[in-house]
Amino acid sequence: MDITRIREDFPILGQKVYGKPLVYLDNAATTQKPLCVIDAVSNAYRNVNANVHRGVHFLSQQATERMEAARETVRRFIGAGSTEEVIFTRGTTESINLVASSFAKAFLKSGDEVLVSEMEHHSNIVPWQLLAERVGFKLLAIPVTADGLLDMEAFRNMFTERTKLVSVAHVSNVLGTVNPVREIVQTAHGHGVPVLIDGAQSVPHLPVNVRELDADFYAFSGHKVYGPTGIGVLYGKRELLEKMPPYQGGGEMIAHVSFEGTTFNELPFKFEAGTPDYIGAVALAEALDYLSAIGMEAVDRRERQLCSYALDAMGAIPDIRIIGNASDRCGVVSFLLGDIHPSDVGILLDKLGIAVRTGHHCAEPLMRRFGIPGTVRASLAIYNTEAEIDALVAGIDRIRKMF
Ligand code: C6P
Repeated sequence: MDITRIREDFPILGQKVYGKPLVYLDNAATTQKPLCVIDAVSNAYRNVNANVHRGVHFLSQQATERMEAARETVRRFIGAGSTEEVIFTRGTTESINLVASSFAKAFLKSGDEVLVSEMEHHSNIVPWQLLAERVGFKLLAIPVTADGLLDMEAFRNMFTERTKLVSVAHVSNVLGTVNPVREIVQTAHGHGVPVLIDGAQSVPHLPVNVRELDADFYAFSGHKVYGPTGIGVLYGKRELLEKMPPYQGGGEMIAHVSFEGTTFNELPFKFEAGTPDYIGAVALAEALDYLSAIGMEAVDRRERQLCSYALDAMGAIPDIRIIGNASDRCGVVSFLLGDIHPSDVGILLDKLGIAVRTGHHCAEPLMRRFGIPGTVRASLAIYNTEAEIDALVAGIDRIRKMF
């Protein structure tokens, strides 16, 4: 894989920060965008901008065709069976809120149980808590081991006749752990329980096939997969989506409206109230095509290689503590340096031109599990290099010596 060539596709990477070459290692928060994605946004506004699914005129039809072609690109990328099962949302957060709200109305009652895990992002905890308060179901957390793995034995023992849904991350945004989602789905289905997978940190790094996983719902964000902000995806199995009520009301999601009663549009439009981010959808498809041209197997191989390089190099720094020790991991290395506060490390690395994230990473229960206030997190993308990891390691070592 020609990383130098790939880097040329990302104009922002050429810039300097405080006079130093930018080393962007905050990709789990958001990835940078290749020129083809930036151009797709600009071209759409220049040439094909009109509201979709509403106009008989030329531009509206063109815009609609492009948006529906983008839906087909997403379908192919995640291996869904039909575009009816691909819903455009604002991102992972909205996708999970959609399922929580609509699934709860259709299927959950007081006394039921929903399983998440201790390593979830707040986006996969708080929507359930809000609903749990209203509906009266219980939210239970699968424990995480000291190595940063899901405790699968505990998970298997958590099922009762009250368990109605499992919702877990495919890849942890803090630990980089790749969870055994196929096994999780098989176990849950053995109890007749559907599974939502939060794919925010997996879709950018691994080949994902929702049908092979047999996932019932799968959520991801466009901006973490080299696409634009404001667009994301919820995949859902048709038989579940059909039974679920709309999430929001408005234009587009209806068939007919009267004051006597309203009927709803067919899938996927039933869940897409209001003007969608049709330009975001087209640009997301461009990002997915960009990744497909490289090949997700190749992306996965390359990033795992870079991640091992980072783990070896960073692991050799005295006083460093890497949080999470999964053998199947990707994308992320979280650490603490002696007793230096993570945000001090982040601020000093920034002065060297190195962008990392510090803090609890929207995963406070996981921080509590490890008894730490937060971590410093370096997160990788396809354009990162060994030289950038060397710069990070040199930076960390410099900070260590300063303290
Ligand atoms: N994690 C991070 O720096 P949104 O904000 O909707 O695009 O994604 C939310 C989300 C959900 N699940 C996981 C596993 C995630 O990592 C994220 C976003 C970013 O780790 C921003 S907090």
